[in-house]
Amino acid sequence: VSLALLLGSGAAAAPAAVSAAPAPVAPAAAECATPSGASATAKVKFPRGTKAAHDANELTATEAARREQDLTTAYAASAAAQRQADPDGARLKTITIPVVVHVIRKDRTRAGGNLPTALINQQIKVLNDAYAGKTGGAKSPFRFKLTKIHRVTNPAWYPIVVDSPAEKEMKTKLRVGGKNTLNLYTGELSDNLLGWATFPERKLDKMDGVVILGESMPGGTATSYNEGDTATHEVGHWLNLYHTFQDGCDGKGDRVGDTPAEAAPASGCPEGQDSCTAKPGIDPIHNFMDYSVDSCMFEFTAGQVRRMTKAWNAYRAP
Ligand SMILES: [Ca+2]
Ligand SMILES: [Ca+2]
Ligand SMILES: [Ca+2]
Ligand SMILES: [Zn+2]
Repeated sequence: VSLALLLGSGAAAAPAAVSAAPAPVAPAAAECATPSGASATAKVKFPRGTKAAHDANELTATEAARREQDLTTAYAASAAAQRQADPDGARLKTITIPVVVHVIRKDRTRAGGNLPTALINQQIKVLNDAYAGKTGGAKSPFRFKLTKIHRVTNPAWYPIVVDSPAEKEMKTKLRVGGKNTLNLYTGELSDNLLGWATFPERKLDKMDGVVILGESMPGGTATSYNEGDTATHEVGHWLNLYHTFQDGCDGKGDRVGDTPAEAAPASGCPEGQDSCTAKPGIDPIHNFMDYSVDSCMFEFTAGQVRRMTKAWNAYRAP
C-alpha cells in the first residue's frame, strides 16, 4: 500500500497554496485489487495543503481492517516478535535503519533533480531528531543511518509518476537491501505530490520504499513543505502508521489510543481546531501523521511509537 502526499497546484517545486481544510469525502474504492490478496499493495494517495480532489486517497475502512488483520497474523508468525520479552517496545532499544537514497534526476542540474548532498544529510538529521522525540512528543527507538547516495540519471523516470510502469521499473532496478532497509527515492513528482510510501508487507516487494519530492528536503524550494517532514510522515507509513484522520470521527480511526479522532486532514496549522466535538481532545494537528505544514508538525505519540515498534517486529526486523 502506498500513500502519497500532494503539494499545492503548479510545478512540484512551486510554493504550495495553503487552502481551506478539504471537506471529508467518502473513501474511494481501492484501486487495483490484486490477486495476491492480503499481501497486495494497495495504492493510497493523499493531498497535503491542497484543495485537490480526494480521489484515490487514504485507506478505506475496509483496507485498514485488512491491514490490521494482517498485522495480527504477521506478528504471531514473527520470530523477531517472539524472541523479545517486550516486543511492543516499552523498553526502547535503538533500532538503526539503513537508508539508501536514490536521487533520480533527468540531468546534472539542480532543476533536473540533482540535489546537493547537504540537503540529504539534513534530511537524515530531521528524521533522526523527529524519531528521537527531539522536536516534541514521544521518543521512538528508530534511528536512521545513511549508507549510500545513489545518483541516477534517467529522463524516463523523471518526474517520478506515482503508480506508473516507470516507477515499477525504477524500483525493480534500484531497490536494495532487506525489509529493514529504507530505500528513499527523491525527484520531481507527478500530480503535485509531496511523496508516497508503502506499508510493510509480509513478503518483501521491490516496490517497498518511500518516494519524496526532492525539494521537500530541509532547505528545498517547496515553501511550507521544505523542512523535511514529508519524509518523516512517509516513513511513519513505512512503519505502519495511518493518518490521524483515518476513518474520520467515527470508526476505528488510526488504531492509536492517544491520538484524538479527526474528521479530515488539517491544512496549514489550525490551532485549537476540534473537528470531532463528540470525541475527546482537539485535533492532533501537530502530529507528523496529519497534513499540517512542516512548521506545524513536530510529534509522534507514545501510542504511535508502540504501533511502529510492533510493526517493526512483525514485518521488518532482520
Ligand atoms: Ca486515535
Ligand atoms: Ca475532539
Ligand atoms: Ca516540523
Ligand atoms: Zn500519509
